[in-house]
Formats: sequence, C-alpha cells, structure tokens
Amino acid sequence: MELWFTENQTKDLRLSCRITRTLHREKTEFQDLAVVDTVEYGRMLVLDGAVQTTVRDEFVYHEMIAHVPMLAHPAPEKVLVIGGGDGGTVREVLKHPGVREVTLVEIDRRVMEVSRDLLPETSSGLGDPRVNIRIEDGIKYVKEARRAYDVIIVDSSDPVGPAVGLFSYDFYSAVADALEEDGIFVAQTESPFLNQSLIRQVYADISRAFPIAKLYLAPVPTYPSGLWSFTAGSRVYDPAEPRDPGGGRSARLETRYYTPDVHRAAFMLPAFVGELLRS
Ligand code: SPD
Repeated sequence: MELWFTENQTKDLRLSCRITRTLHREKTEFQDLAVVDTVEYGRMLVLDGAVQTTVRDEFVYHEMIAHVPMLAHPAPEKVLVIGGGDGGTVREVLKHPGVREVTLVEIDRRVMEVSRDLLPETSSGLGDPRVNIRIEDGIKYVKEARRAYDVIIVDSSDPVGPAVGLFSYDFYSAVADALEEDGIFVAQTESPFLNQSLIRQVYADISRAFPIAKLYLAPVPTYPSGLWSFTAGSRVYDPAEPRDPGGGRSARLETRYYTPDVHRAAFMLPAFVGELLRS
C-alpha cells in the first residue's frame, strides 16, 4: 500500500509526497502538528497541512533567512527570532561567532518540543547556552522591546491562524522600534507566483516602517511554487550588501547554499517580481 501526504497549496494546486510513516500527529493549542518521513525530501514538519521544513531542503530557507541579515549587519550580537520553533534559523544564527544572545519567541511550545525529539539536525542549536527561549506571542513580545536587537528575523508560518498578525504594518512598526538604530529586519514573505497581493501589501508596509526595504528570493522546492521571497527592512545598512571586508566572516561560515555572491544575487529580481513591487 502506498502512503501519501498532500498539501493543498491553493484550492487548485497540490503537492504530494510519498511517505514511509507518520511519526507524530497532534492538535496543539494552536494548530495541527505532524511529522512524517517522505521518500524524496526526508523528514518533514507540517503545520495545519502546510510543509514547514524538510531535512533535505531546509538549508536553503534557513541559511537565506539568517545569513542575509546577519552578514548585512557589520557586527550582530543580539538577535531575535520570532516563530521558527523548529530551530533551523537559530542554528544558522549561532554560526556567527560574534553572537552573544539569541532570543527565540515561539507561540507553540509543542512545535519546539516535537522538533527537538524528531528533527535533531534542524533543532540542534536550541540547547545552546546563548539561546533564550520564550514561549509566548511574538507580537506582544516585540511591542514591549525597545532598541534591543541588532537583527530581528520573522520565521513564521503562512499568514493564517497564529501568524496572521505577523504580516501587518503595526507589527513591522513595532519591529522597527525593537531594533537598534542600525538594526536589520527580515521576514519570510511567501511565494511571488501564488501570493502576489500579499507580497505587494507586505512590501508597502515594510517600506512605510523602514527607510530601506528590499525583497530577495531563494528556491525552496517544498514550498508552494518552489520560489520563495523574504523582505528586509533597515534604517542604515543596505540589506543587499554583505559587510564582510576581506571575506573573513563568510569564509568561516559552514553553508551549503549561502555565499556572498548568492547574497547579492538574491536581490536581483526577475522582471515580474520587480513589477509586482512597483504596482
Ligand atoms: N508555506 C510554508 C511557509 C513556512 C515558512 N516558515 C517555515 C518555518 C521553518 N523554520
């Protein structure tokens, strides 16, 4: 008998992966949580039916959401990650030796607990002494922080359920206040093929909250359409430029996707995406 997991990516589009087993399934306080073993992409974390991360392609997403802001800032020491309870973004942030403290704010304790049990490669940084884990609402947390972080990364799920408020001008403006004057913010901002009106709105809102707003792209095969966007906001540094004189910082990073050239190239947008941001 064949077993398949199917994500309804839109009402007219599905991604199906053959699975060998379901390791975990529960209804948490916030969402439906599952972990399955797929044949093509390895172990997969699924929230409310949507793929969050797979062992085989997670490096692209986590390296690009973490190293772009971390390298665009000249010396990040204090980092806040909102969402990302699987730990993949924290693992990448910790690769920067100058980091003194990473605060991870995850609303759903079970995402973190299950990831620690079943996704050991992804969650490997969560026990690091520099990591401070808070199980609470990221929106509330950010509203109470002032000039506290060099980098803020929003590694959220899609804008449904608990993540809706993370895609709003009010939230981006609170993020701007929570950052140091020269801090950098990045959020995952969905698919340029399938979520065009959302991307337009998010880009407009981030541009209102920050003098510099830039969108960049990376391929994530298991996310809807396979092409994913991230949007960065900043008051001082250009997020598209790695601040790495002599190449020392990036040379020390162990990465499989990120390089300083990939960093710059990710901001070179295809015509239809550039058009989307101008419309
Ligand atoms: N369509 C799913 C998008 C999920 C983006 N965030 C995933 C979290 C991985 N750390």
